[in-house]
Amino acid sequence: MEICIIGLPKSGKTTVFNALTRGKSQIAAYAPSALEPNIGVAKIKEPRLQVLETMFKPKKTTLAEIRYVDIALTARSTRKGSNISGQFLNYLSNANALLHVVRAFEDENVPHIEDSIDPKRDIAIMDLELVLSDLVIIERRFERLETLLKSAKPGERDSFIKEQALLQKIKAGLDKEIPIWQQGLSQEEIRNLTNYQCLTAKPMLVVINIGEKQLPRSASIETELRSACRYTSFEVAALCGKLEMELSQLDDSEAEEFRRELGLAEPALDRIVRLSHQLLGLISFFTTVSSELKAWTIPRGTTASQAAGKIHTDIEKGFIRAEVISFDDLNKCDSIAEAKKQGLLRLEGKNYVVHDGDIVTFLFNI
Ligand SMILES: Nc1nc2c(ncn2[C@@H]2O[C@H](COP(=O)(O)OP(=O)(O)OP(=O)(O)O)[C@@H](O)[C@H]2O)c(=O)[nH]1
Ligand SMILES: [Mg+2]
Repeated sequence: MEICIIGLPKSGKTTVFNALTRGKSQIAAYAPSALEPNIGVAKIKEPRLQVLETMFKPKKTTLAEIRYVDIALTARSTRKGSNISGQFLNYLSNANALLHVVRAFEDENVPHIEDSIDPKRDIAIMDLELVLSDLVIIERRFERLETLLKSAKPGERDSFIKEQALLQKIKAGLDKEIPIWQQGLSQEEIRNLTNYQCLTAKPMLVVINIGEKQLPRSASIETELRSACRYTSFEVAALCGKLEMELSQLDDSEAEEFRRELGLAEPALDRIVRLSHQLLGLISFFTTVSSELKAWTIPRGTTASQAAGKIHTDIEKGFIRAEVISFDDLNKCDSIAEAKKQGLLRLEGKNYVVHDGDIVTFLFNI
């Protein structure tokens, strides 16, 4: 699962990327960024893992990860056509979700392509870019369909005509700048669209990159901008990219001390990573095997045998049963032994749908 970071030039994309992935990629106030993307992973900090650690006392705890790709779009040159093309479009199309970094920080040493700070305007510019990019994709397919229809065999015509109707409907929405995911399409229509990899069909998280001085107002900034992008994004979260990047380079205890001094609650990054996780429609389950406590992420709706396959194909093949307890039940009992006594440990078959927070032990035969 991959999230692509987008935003106007110099909005702080690489800064946020570094903060999320504890990376050290080049950031710059003036120089244009390299064309090569930065790719890295962020660990998903799970508060529930801490509880499980005190219970199981594992020798090792392994967190689940999310991949982030940071690309640098060049400054938009015209409003007529999409600026997102070629290699960039490839990265964006392949991503499962988008993270849009919007500049709210003031800094006269960092020029803004529009010469002023206006997050609402910037959100609208980027949203329009995504819409334009989708219109290009759809128009191209439209033209192709017209040619195909001319030489179509009778058996093929119906599906081409159906596709044309769907594209027409989507295009009408996009012309009004309504992103695809907001167009109220049916599940079937959405499925028929997956091959196009349209950008406005992807879930999006807007991250407002605020300055240190704005930190006390971060909640109200979030609320204000949430209403501004009600139609285009799933969630809006504010963070101070520069500060978070600096803190991410420290070790955990040092960073925590700084946070306490600055009066910051939960690390903003942990929240962004958690929101990314939700955005992707993922849930977590946990295993404890040979003294290793491990978090896994799976799409909602994954069955026990599919979840086993995530660990090892042999476990999926030789799946017998899964021993399952929900996090809440275990947390109430304080230990597996007590949970067993209370009959809260369940034996489930391969079609059991794994729930968020389940602690699972797979029984298998190889
Ligand atoms: N004051 C302040 N400066 C920031 C903040 N976030 C980023 N910057 C600065 O803004 C400049 C651009 O940051 P980058 O992270 O390189 O921005 P970018 O969006 O990746 O830029 P491109 O890839 O070139 O489009 C750098 O000089 C950063 O130090 C912030 O929260 N506050
Ligand atoms: Mg960059």
